[in-house]
Amino acid sequence: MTYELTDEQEMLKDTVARIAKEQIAPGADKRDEEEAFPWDMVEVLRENALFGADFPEKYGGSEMGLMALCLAIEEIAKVCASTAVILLVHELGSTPILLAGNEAQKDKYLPRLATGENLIAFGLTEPNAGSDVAGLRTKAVRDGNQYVINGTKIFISHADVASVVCIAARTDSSVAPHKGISMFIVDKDTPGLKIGKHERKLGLRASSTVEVILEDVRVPAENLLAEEGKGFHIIMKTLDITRIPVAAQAVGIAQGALDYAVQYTKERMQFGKPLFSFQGLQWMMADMTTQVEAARQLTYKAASLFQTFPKNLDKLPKNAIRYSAMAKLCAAETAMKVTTDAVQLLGGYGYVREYPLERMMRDAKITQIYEGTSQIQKIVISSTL
Ligand code: COS
Repeated sequence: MTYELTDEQEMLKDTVARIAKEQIAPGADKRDEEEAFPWDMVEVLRENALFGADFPEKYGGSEMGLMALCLAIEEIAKVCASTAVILLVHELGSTPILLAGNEAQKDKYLPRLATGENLIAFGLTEPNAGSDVAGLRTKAVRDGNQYVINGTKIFISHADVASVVCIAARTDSSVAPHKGISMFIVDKDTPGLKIGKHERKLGLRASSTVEVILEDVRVPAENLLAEEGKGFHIIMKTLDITRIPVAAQAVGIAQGALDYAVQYTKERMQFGKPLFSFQGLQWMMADMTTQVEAARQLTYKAASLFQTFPKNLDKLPKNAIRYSAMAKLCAAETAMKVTTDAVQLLGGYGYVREYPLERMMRDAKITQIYEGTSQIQKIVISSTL
């Protein structure tokens, strides 16, 4: 058993770290201020073939696997969580097709997703269904060779800039709630699909989060993923996989904040010596670095369990589900704690916008919420015990 990254993974990590430093870090504060979707960052990710890291070669990806994607996300999140989320959302939107799509659906959609030419979003959350997936109310009714979809989705990342949205809708109300849900691939330009409210957020301000309104949206029946009633399982398995890149993002945010705070405390003089020389602060940073490394190891372990797992709807091993939720829980809690402590280490400078730490602290918060809150992760973990 080897317990290290492969040479290929190390090389990818180094390459993305250089790209992050040279091309992504410089505008991070400005993008956060402007709150506009960063197409220039999409271009950087396209040019460096990062969208296709976890896509099969057959569809134009580089097939390096979930671990490679996580490594890229971690490096990017160290400097700009809003750019890292572009890769996260892409994985979230694409995974239902990778898991449950038939050959025709994969041939049609995956190649342009693998290159990043098209972006994709994941339409699950509704006003009354966030943590409670089975409670969703959007309806899809079969009409000949089409489905007619009606409903409202909220908090959907990047639906306004995506070309395709995977939409979860109820196709059968007569069975148990989780058995009546189906998933559809919906082209964004389908008549009746409108983008509503744009959310103004605490963090991740350079990513867009919008409402999606579906009014008599007619989708060809061939865009149904798998079969009717399989939606809940597609969603659960998608999230089992995609919670790991969220964990990687959280690890990256935490490491970025810690690196900044360490550097700062070595330069900032108080009482005639660098802040770093005070043992009380050294112990804080020792705790922070230990917590970040623990979260990283759990994240890599979770990614490694899914690395070789074929992307299909077969049952996932229970320990993989547990590790995915544990990684997300641990990394998100760590990111919030470590960024808060990093702000503390900078004192007043941590609190002002001239320095990046308040942004990192704001960005960390969402990792405890999206793709399942920390409380939901505990439900998932305990269900496997
Ligand atoms: N992975 C795979 N299968 C799972 C699963 C998981 N993580 N969690 C539940 N399932 C399966 C169960 O095994 C069960 O299967 P069977 O029908 O074969 O018996 C089925 O799904 C229903 O499970 P359960 O009764 O536990 O479903 P609940 O409605 O109680 O919901 C939770 C379970 C809370 C875990 C689920 O709704 C969830 O993950 N919610 C969070 C969703 C989320 O992350 N939202 C954020 C927005 S998405 S960006």
